[in-house]
Amino acid sequence: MTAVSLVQGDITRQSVDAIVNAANSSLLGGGGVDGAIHRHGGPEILDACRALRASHYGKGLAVGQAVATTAGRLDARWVIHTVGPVWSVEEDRSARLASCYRESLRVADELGAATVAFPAVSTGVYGWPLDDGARIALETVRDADTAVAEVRFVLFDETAYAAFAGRLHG
Ligand code: AR6
Repeated sequence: MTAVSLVQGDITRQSVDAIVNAANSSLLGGGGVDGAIHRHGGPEILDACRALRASHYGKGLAVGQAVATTAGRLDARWVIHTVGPVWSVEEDRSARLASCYRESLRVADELGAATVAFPAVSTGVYGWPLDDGARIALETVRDADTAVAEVRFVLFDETAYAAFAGRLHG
């Protein structure tokens, strides 16, 4: 059984085996969670991302996929980078958002990570409505076949925390 917990705060301050990054396909950094992870984790993470781009991920990481690197100076062993879909009103991209959580947990299992911290993927710059993002995150983790013992959702502000808490406890 995977325990699901919610924390309001900054994901870069968590002590876990793996911290999930809401990255973009370039893997070369950006704003939001991605910016914070590279800022606090230091240049080792970007070096590892560049190495991925130079090897198996020449075209970058596809939406819904996940890949791990070192966590640099973060209090974690790995960062698992995943790329969420940009919200669209014309097209239902929910399956791709669910895939981010599932693939991140699959990578976590491969690594042997027991504790994993997730942000609310796609709900910032990528514009996904928080309540629906919370639903997909919680349902996907609940239904995942994983050996991860604890999934911790780290929500940046009160609104995001409330959206997840309403779904988890409501
Ligand atoms: N800790 C926890 N949550 C955070 C933090 C933090 N330090 N900072 C922001 N959030 P976003 P996306 C919340 O924009 O929507 C980047 O430029 C934020 O409030 O980080 O998947 C990438 O390079 C929101 O609820 O990720 C991509 O280009 C959630 O984390 C693009 O943004 C996700 O917001 C990805 O956009």
